[in-house]
Amino acid sequence: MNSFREIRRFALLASVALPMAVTATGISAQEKPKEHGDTPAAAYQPSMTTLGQIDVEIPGLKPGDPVISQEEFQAGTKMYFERCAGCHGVLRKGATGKPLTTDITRENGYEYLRDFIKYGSPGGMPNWGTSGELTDEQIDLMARYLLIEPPAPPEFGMPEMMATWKVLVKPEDRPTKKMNDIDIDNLFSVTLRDAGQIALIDGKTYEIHAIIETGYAVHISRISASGRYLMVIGRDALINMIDLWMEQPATVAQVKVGAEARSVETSKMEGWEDKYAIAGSYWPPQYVIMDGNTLEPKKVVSTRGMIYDTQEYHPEPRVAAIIASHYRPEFIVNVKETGKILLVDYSDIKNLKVTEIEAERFLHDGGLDSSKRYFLTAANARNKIAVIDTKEGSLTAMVESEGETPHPGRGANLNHPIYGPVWATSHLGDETVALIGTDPEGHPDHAWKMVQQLFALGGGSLFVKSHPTSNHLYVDAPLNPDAEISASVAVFKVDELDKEEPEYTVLPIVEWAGIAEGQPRVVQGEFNKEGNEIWFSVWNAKDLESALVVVDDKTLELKHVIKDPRLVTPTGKFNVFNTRQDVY
Ligand code: DHE
Repeated sequence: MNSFREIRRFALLASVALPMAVTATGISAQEKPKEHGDTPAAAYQPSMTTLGQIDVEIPGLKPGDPVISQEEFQAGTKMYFERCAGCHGVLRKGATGKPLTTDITRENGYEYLRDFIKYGSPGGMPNWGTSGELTDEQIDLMARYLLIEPPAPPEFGMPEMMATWKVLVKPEDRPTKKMNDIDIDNLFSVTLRDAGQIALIDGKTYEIHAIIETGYAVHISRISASGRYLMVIGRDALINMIDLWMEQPATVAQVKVGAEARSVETSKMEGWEDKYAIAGSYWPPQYVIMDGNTLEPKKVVSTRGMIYDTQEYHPEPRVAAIIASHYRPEFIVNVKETGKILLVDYSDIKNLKVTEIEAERFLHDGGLDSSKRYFLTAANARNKIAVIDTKEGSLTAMVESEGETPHPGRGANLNHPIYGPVWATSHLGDETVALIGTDPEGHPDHAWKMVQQLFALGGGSLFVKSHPTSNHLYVDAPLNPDAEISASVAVFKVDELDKEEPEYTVLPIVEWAGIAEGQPRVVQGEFNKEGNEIWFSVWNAKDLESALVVVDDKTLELKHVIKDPRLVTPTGKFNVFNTRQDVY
């Protein structure tokens, strides 16, 4: 059994609440009600760490407000943004968690709040006190803090963006042809999360070509349609635009688009390649369209508005995944809390046309099917997958994933021996993998239905991966509390999926990496351009050794281990070709 210290270290590393294999009080997770908030799914909630760093003042106190000093209020705000805002909302109006506005908190009173925070609830509230995550003093502060009006963090509109916008190398001063001998299409951009950097690693020689400074707790990379510009976004909403044609690839433009953000994408429609970039923010709730050559912000659009079904106002609907259509000059934007998928037409941004599709609340991540026509995306707290026809611009289906909290990343496309083209997602809350039929013409009876459910290693899975040339489906489980499971990957053979209970092979990735210290997690497989090898991150604590493990896709044997002191907390990996062509 892993020590509590190690588990806690990972919880901090992952910015998620404690995955509860063993708590400080020694109570095992198995003794708690299943629906208790300490499952990997409940724990995997946004942490607004950047917002937590802003200075706030106590909103005008009213008679009867609890006594709180400015210092305590600042500490309470930081704790609230880091731990609570992901579920209860920055403005405390509720999201996956209940609203905590003062009309409610005052009605319930100090003792109720204190005990709720300490012991949690079967409805999903983690037991912050008994798990050892928060001390009694911190809980006392949080209970008092919640009785006071919440502070509203500052907005971040065009003037604030322009103040951060930097063009480090002007377009006219950039090379007119590729100046290096790097095989750009087979380059991997690797997130070095806690270092706030990315590593550019050669897909053939495994050489690190460059380490580039990026935003705080850097999150994802996306590539411009031409393959020249790499866009990287940090959780602090800082975007770095890196020119891969330069002799030494480097940042040529930068802009900060908000206080908290997770997504960036570029225009991919024929005729619009490299023209625009877009980024979505958690705070303020908005997206911004930028010039694809310079990152100059052009248009900022708020996502505040009505929830798709109840048509009640939501003050902070966060922007989650954004994907570029290959069929229309449109960005497809997931708006979490209102459950709307926006098709943002970038052909005329002065007269912006946005198609608003009613989907489901709590939209998170997703990707395209193998034809690139359909976008499949998880409304993860609703256990549903929305299917958008990017050619027609409409909702095609809502599919139950029949597992708890689907988390596909971009998903994986397979050619199933019975059902033809299918798209796969794994789940955070259980070991199931849902295969959904995606071929309405060739396999109309199976399209937009869950055609098969596979059983992989366990809950806590974040990403699945395959490749058109591969006979394998890889399923990770980095947030599983069992160290052996989170250190491994399950692999299904695609041509054996017609068996009644398809079996999987387990790849002991951490063991292959030869890392004994810490409790590293294996996360996010990514194929090289050719599709004959898949890379996994062995994600350890910041001060411990991490690695990338390269697996031979044909033999499922270890091919190579990339280790380097500069590889600090590697997580996401983005192969240039596969990312720009949406191959997964
Ligand atoms: Fe991510 C994608 C949000 C935590 C690694 N993550 C995404 C996307 C969103 C998102 C909205 C889709 C972007 C897109 O396609 O445009 N992630 C969040 C969170 O809100 C959350 C849960 C908590 C937080 O505070 O940020 C979160 N994510 C994590 C991690 O802890 C991970 C595992 C490690 C890390 O580097 O931070 C992580 N997220 C990733 C990766 C992708 C991603 C690797 C891209 C997957 C892909 O294949 O495209």
